Amino acid sequence: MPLLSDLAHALEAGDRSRVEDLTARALQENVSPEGILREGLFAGMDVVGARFKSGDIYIPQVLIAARAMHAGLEILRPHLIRTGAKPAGIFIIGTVQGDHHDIGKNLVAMMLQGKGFEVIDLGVNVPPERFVQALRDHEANLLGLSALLSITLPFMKETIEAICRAGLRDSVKIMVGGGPVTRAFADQIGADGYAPDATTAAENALALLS
Ligand code: B1M
Repeated sequence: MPLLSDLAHALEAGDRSRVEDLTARALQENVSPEGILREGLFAGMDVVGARFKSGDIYIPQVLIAARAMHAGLEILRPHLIRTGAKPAGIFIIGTVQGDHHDIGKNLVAMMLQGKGFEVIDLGVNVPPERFVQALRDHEANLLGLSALLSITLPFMKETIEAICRAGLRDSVKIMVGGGPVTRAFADQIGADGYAPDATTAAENALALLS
Protein backbone atom coordinates (compact mmCIF):
# COMPACT_ATOMS: atom_id res chain seq x y z
CA MET A 1 0.00 0.00 0.00
CA PRO A 2 1.62 3.32 -1.09
CA LEU A 3 0.55 5.14 2.09
CA LEU A 4 2.34 2.59 4.29
CA SER A 5 5.49 2.55 2.19
CA ASP A 6 5.50 6.38 2.38
CA LEU A 7 5.23 5.98 6.16
CA ALA A 8 8.16 3.53 6.19
CA HIS A 9 10.24 5.99 4.15
CA ALA A 10 9.30 8.91 6.43
CA LEU A 11 10.46 6.85 9.42
CA GLU A 12 13.74 5.97 7.70
CA ALA A 13 14.26 9.69 7.06
CA GLY A 14 13.41 10.48 10.71
CA ASP A 15 10.72 12.91 9.52
CA ARG A 16 8.65 13.03 12.70
CA SER A 17 5.85 15.32 11.52
CA ARG A 18 5.37 13.29 8.33
CA VAL A 19 5.30 10.07 10.38
CA GLU A 20 2.58 11.61 12.59
CA ASP A 21 0.64 12.82 9.58
CA LEU A 22 0.83 9.53 7.65
CA THR A 23 0.01 7.42 10.75
CA ALA A 24 -3.10 9.53 11.37
CA ARG A 25 -4.06 9.35 7.69
CA ALA A 26 -3.69 5.57 7.62
CA LEU A 27 -6.03 5.32 10.63
CA GLN A 28 -8.53 7.62 8.90
CA GLU A 29 -8.40 5.30 5.90
CA ASN A 30 -9.27 2.39 8.19
CA VAL A 31 -5.91 0.61 7.94
CA SER A 32 -5.60 -1.60 11.03
CA PRO A 33 -3.18 -0.40 13.75
CA GLU A 34 -1.35 -3.74 13.42
CA GLY A 35 -0.96 -3.20 9.65
CA ILE A 36 0.36 0.33 10.23
CA LEU A 37 2.89 -1.07 12.69
CA ARG A 38 4.01 -3.97 10.52
CA GLU A 39 4.10 -2.43 7.04
CA GLY A 40 4.83 1.15 8.06
CA LEU A 41 6.72 1.73 11.30
CA PHE A 42 8.44 -1.68 11.66
CA ALA A 43 9.32 -1.79 7.95
CA GLY A 44 11.00 1.62 8.24
CA MET A 45 12.84 0.70 11.44
CA ASP A 46 14.11 -2.54 9.84
CA VAL A 47 15.81 -0.48 7.13
CA VAL A 48 17.25 1.89 9.77
CA GLY A 49 18.62 -1.13 11.67
CA ALA A 50 20.20 -2.62 8.56
CA ARG A 51 21.79 0.71 7.55
CA PHE A 52 23.09 1.22 11.10
CA LYS A 53 24.59 -2.26 11.12
CA SER A 54 26.34 -1.72 7.79
CA GLY A 55 27.80 1.60 8.96
CA ASP A 56 25.80 3.59 6.41
CA ILE A 57 24.20 5.72 9.16
CA TYR A 58 25.21 6.52 12.74
CA ILE A 59 23.61 6.86 16.19
CA PRO A 60 22.23 10.40 15.71
CA GLN A 61 20.21 9.30 12.67
CA VAL A 62 19.00 6.18 14.51
CA LEU A 63 17.95 8.36 17.43
CA ILE A 64 16.03 10.71 15.15
CA ALA A 65 14.26 7.72 13.56
CA ALA A 66 13.50 6.36 17.05
CA ARG A 67 11.87 9.68 18.01
CA ALA A 68 9.75 9.58 14.87
CA MET A 69 8.78 5.98 15.78
CA HIS A 70 7.74 7.08 19.29
CA ALA A 71 5.58 9.84 17.75
CA GLY A 72 3.84 7.31 15.48
CA LEU A 73 3.33 4.89 18.38
CA GLU A 74 1.72 7.62 20.48
CA ILE A 75 -0.88 8.17 17.76
CA LEU A 76 -1.55 4.42 17.62
CA ARG A 77 -1.63 4.03 21.42
CA PRO A 78 -5.39 4.57 21.97
CA HIS A 79 -6.14 2.21 19.09
CA LEU A 80 -3.89 -0.52 20.47
CA ILE A 81 -5.22 -0.18 24.03
CA ARG A 82 -8.77 -1.23 24.62
CA THR A 83 -8.96 -1.83 28.35
CA GLY A 84 -11.49 -4.13 29.90
CA ALA A 85 -13.35 -3.13 33.08
CA LYS A 86 -11.39 -5.36 35.46
CA PRO A 87 -7.56 -5.42 35.40
CA ALA A 88 -6.25 -8.79 34.21
CA GLY A 89 -3.31 -8.40 36.59
CA ILE A 90 -0.40 -6.15 37.46
CA PHE A 91 2.63 -6.33 35.14
CA ILE A 92 5.93 -4.65 36.03
CA ILE A 93 8.16 -4.09 33.01
CA GLY A 94 11.58 -2.58 32.35
CA THR A 95 14.65 -2.70 30.14
CA VAL A 96 17.54 -4.30 32.03
CA GLN A 97 20.65 -2.60 33.37
CA GLY A 98 23.00 -1.14 30.78
CA ASP A 99 20.37 -1.12 28.04
CA HIS A 100 18.62 2.06 26.86
CA HIS A 101 16.42 0.61 24.11
CA ASP A 102 12.76 1.20 24.92
CA ILE A 103 10.68 1.16 21.73
CA GLY A 104 9.96 -2.58 21.89
CA LYS A 105 9.34 -2.48 25.65
CA ASN A 106 6.88 0.40 25.21
CA LEU A 107 5.04 -1.54 22.57
CA VAL A 108 4.84 -4.61 24.80
CA ALA A 109 3.45 -2.35 27.57
CA MET A 110 0.77 -1.00 25.21
CA MET A 111 -0.27 -4.49 24.10
CA LEU A 112 -0.47 -5.60 27.74
CA GLN A 113 -2.68 -2.61 28.54
CA GLY A 114 -4.78 -3.63 25.56
CA LYS A 115 -5.33 -7.02 27.22
CA GLY A 116 -6.43 -5.28 30.43
CA PHE A 117 -3.20 -5.38 32.46
CA GLU A 118 -2.23 -2.54 34.76
CA VAL A 119 1.35 -1.85 33.66
CA ILE A 120 4.04 -0.38 35.89
CA ASP A 121 6.87 0.73 33.60
CA LEU A 122 10.24 1.16 35.32
CA GLY A 123 11.86 2.56 32.18
CA VAL A 124 15.31 1.72 30.84
CA ASN A 125 18.67 0.79 32.39
CA VAL A 126 16.91 -0.76 35.39
CA PRO A 127 19.28 -2.47 37.87
CA PRO A 128 18.20 -5.79 39.47
CA GLU A 129 17.58 -4.18 42.88
CA ARG A 130 15.02 -1.76 41.38
CA PHE A 131 13.04 -4.65 39.98
CA VAL A 132 13.18 -6.27 43.42
CA GLN A 133 12.01 -3.05 45.10
CA ALA A 134 9.15 -2.68 42.61
CA LEU A 135 8.02 -6.21 43.44
CA ARG A 136 8.03 -5.29 47.14
CA ASP A 137 6.06 -2.09 46.44
CA HIS A 138 3.36 -3.58 44.21
CA GLU A 139 1.44 -6.83 44.29
CA ALA A 140 2.44 -7.74 40.77
CA ASN A 141 1.51 -11.04 39.14
CA LEU A 142 4.04 -10.71 36.34
CA LEU A 143 7.43 -9.13 35.70
CA GLY A 144 8.79 -8.47 32.20
CA LEU A 145 12.45 -7.94 31.29
CA SER A 146 13.44 -6.50 27.93
CA ALA A 147 16.96 -6.42 26.41
CA LEU A 148 18.17 -5.50 22.93
CA LEU A 149 21.91 -5.86 23.43
CA SER A 150 23.79 -9.15 23.66
CA ILE A 151 26.01 -7.63 26.35
CA THR A 152 23.02 -6.83 28.60
CA LEU A 153 21.57 -10.37 28.50
CA PRO A 154 23.52 -11.36 31.66
CA PHE A 155 21.52 -8.72 33.57
CA MET A 156 18.35 -10.71 32.88
CA LYS A 157 19.92 -13.65 34.70
CA GLU A 158 21.22 -11.37 37.48
CA THR A 159 17.75 -9.85 37.93
CA ILE A 160 16.13 -13.27 38.28
CA GLU A 161 18.83 -14.31 40.76
CA ALA A 162 18.25 -11.12 42.80
CA ILE A 163 14.51 -11.87 42.89
CA CYS A 164 15.27 -15.41 44.12
CA ARG A 165 17.64 -14.08 46.82
CA ALA A 166 14.93 -11.64 47.97
CA GLY A 167 12.56 -14.60 48.47
CA LEU A 168 10.09 -13.23 45.90
CA ARG A 169 10.49 -15.74 43.07
CA ASP A 170 7.43 -17.84 43.94
CA SER A 171 5.11 -14.82 44.01
CA VAL A 172 5.67 -13.68 40.42
CA LYS A 173 5.88 -15.08 36.89
CA ILE A 174 8.79 -13.71 34.86
CA MET A 175 8.73 -13.12 31.11
CA VAL A 176 11.74 -12.11 28.98
CA GLY A 177 12.04 -10.79 25.44
CA GLY A 178 13.91 -8.53 23.02
CA GLY A 179 16.10 -8.93 19.93
CA PRO A 180 18.84 -11.32 21.15
CA VAL A 181 16.59 -13.27 23.56
CA THR A 182 15.58 -16.81 22.57
CA ARG A 183 13.34 -19.39 24.18
CA ALA A 184 16.41 -21.50 24.95
CA PHE A 185 18.01 -18.56 26.76
CA ALA A 186 14.77 -17.90 28.67
CA ASP A 187 14.72 -21.54 29.83
CA GLN A 188 18.41 -21.46 30.70
CA ILE A 189 18.01 -18.47 33.06
CA GLY A 190 14.85 -19.82 34.68
CA ALA A 191 12.26 -17.43 33.21
CA ASP A 192 8.64 -18.64 33.13
CA GLY A 193 7.86 -17.17 29.73
CA TYR A 194 9.33 -15.76 26.54
CA ALA A 195 7.79 -13.91 23.61
CA PRO A 196 9.37 -12.88 20.30
CA ASP A 197 7.02 -9.91 19.80
CA ALA A 198 4.61 -7.61 21.60
CA THR A 199 1.38 -9.32 20.53
CA THR A 200 2.63 -12.74 21.65
CA ALA A 201 3.92 -11.19 24.90
CA ALA A 202 0.40 -10.01 25.80
CA GLU A 203 -1.14 -13.38 24.87
CA ASN A 204 1.51 -15.30 26.81
CA ALA A 205 1.05 -13.03 29.84
CA LEU A 206 -2.62 -14.00 30.03
CA ALA A 207 -1.71 -17.67 29.55
CA LEU A 208 0.84 -17.50 32.39
CA LEU A 209 -1.90 -16.31 34.77
CA SER A 210 -4.36 -19.05 33.89
CO1 B1M B 1 20.73 0.23 19.15
N1 B1M B 1 21.37 -1.56 18.67
N2 B1M B 1 22.41 0.59 20.06
N3 B1M B 1 20.02 2.03 19.38
N4 B1M B 1 19.39 -0.20 17.92
C1 B1M B 1 20.43 -2.44 18.01
C2 B1M B 1 19.56 -3.27 18.99
C3 B1M B 1 21.36 -3.36 17.10
C4 B1M B 1 20.77 -4.75 16.77
C5 B1M B 1 21.75 -2.57 15.83
C6 B1M B 1 22.64 -3.36 14.90
O1 B1M B 1 23.82 -3.48 15.13
N5 B1M B 1 22.06 -3.91 13.85
C7 B1M B 1 22.64 -3.41 18.02
C8 B1M B 1 22.68 -4.54 19.06
C9 B1M B 1 23.58 -5.70 18.64
C10 B1M B 1 23.59 -6.73 19.71
O2 B1M B 1 24.08 -6.53 20.78
N6 B1M B 1 22.98 -7.90 19.42
C11 B1M B 1 22.58 -2.05 18.69
C12 B1M B 1 23.70 -1.39 19.26
C13 B1M B 1 25.04 -2.09 19.10
C14 B1M B 1 23.58 -0.16 19.97
C15 B1M B 1 24.71 0.63 20.67
C16 B1M B 1 25.70 -0.22 21.47
C17 B1M B 1 25.42 1.45 19.57
C18 B1M B 1 26.66 2.18 20.05
O3 B1M B 1 26.61 2.96 20.96
N7 B1M B 1 27.75 1.85 19.41
C19 B1M B 1 23.90 1.61 21.56
C20 B1M B 1 23.63 1.02 22.96
C21 B1M B 1 22.98 2.00 23.89
C22 B1M B 1 22.52 1.31 25.17
O4 B1M B 1 21.43 0.78 25.21
N8 B1M B 1 23.37 1.27 26.17
C23 B1M B 1 22.61 1.71 20.80
C24 B1M B 1 21.80 2.84 20.83
C25 B1M B 1 20.60 2.96 20.11
C26 B1M B 1 19.80 4.27 20.08
C27 B1M B 1 19.78 5.04 21.41
C28 B1M B 1 20.40 5.14 19.01
C29 B1M B 1 18.39 3.74 19.60
C30 B1M B 1 17.42 3.38 20.78
C31 B1M B 1 16.36 4.41 20.96
C32 B1M B 1 15.29 3.91 21.91
O5 B1M B 1 15.01 2.72 22.06
N9 B1M B 1 14.67 4.88 22.55
C33 B1M B 1 18.77 2.41 18.92
C34 B1M B 1 17.92 1.72 18.02
C35 B1M B 1 16.64 2.41 17.63
C36 B1M B 1 18.27 0.44 17.49
C37 B1M B 1 17.57 -0.36 16.38
C38 B1M B 1 17.92 0.29 15.04
C39 B1M B 1 16.05 -0.51 16.47
C40 B1M B 1 15.54 -1.11 17.79
C41 B1M B 1 14.03 -0.97 17.83
O6 B1M B 1 13.52 -0.09 18.49
N10 B1M B 1 13.31 -1.82 17.04
C42 B1M B 1 18.24 -1.80 16.56
C43 B1M B 1 18.35 -2.58 15.25
C44 B1M B 1 17.18 -3.53 15.08
O7 B1M B 1 16.58 -4.00 16.02
N11 B1M B 1 16.89 -3.84 13.86
C45 B1M B 1 19.41 -1.51 17.36
C46 B1M B 1 11.85 -1.73 16.92
C47 B1M B 1 11.18 -2.45 18.12
C48 B1M B 1 9.67 -2.42 17.95
O8 B1M B 1 11.62 -3.79 18.09
O9 B1M B 1 12.96 -3.49 20.20
O10 B1M B 1 13.12 -5.65 18.87
P1 B1M B 1 12.33 -4.50 19.35
O11 B1M B 1 11.10 -5.07 20.20
C49 B1M B 1 10.27 -6.14 19.74
C50 B1M B 1 10.72 -7.54 20.19
O12 B1M B 1 12.12 -7.62 20.43
C51 B1M B 1 9.86 -7.84 21.37
O13 B1M B 1 8.64 -7.13 21.09
C52 B1M B 1 8.93 -5.91 20.44
C53 B1M B 1 7.81 -5.54 19.52
O14 B1M B 1 7.40 -6.60 18.67
N12 B1M B 1 10.26 -7.47 22.74
C54 B1M B 1 9.77 -8.16 23.81
C55 B1M B 1 11.04 -6.47 23.21
N13 B1M B 1 11.06 -6.48 24.53
C56 B1M B 1 10.29 -7.51 24.94
C57 B1M B 1 9.95 -7.96 26.23
C58 B1M B 1 9.10 -9.08 26.32
C59 B1M B 1 8.62 -9.73 25.19
C60 B1M B 1 8.93 -9.27 23.92
O15 B1M B 1 8.70 -9.59 27.51
C61 B1M B 1 8.90 -8.87 28.68
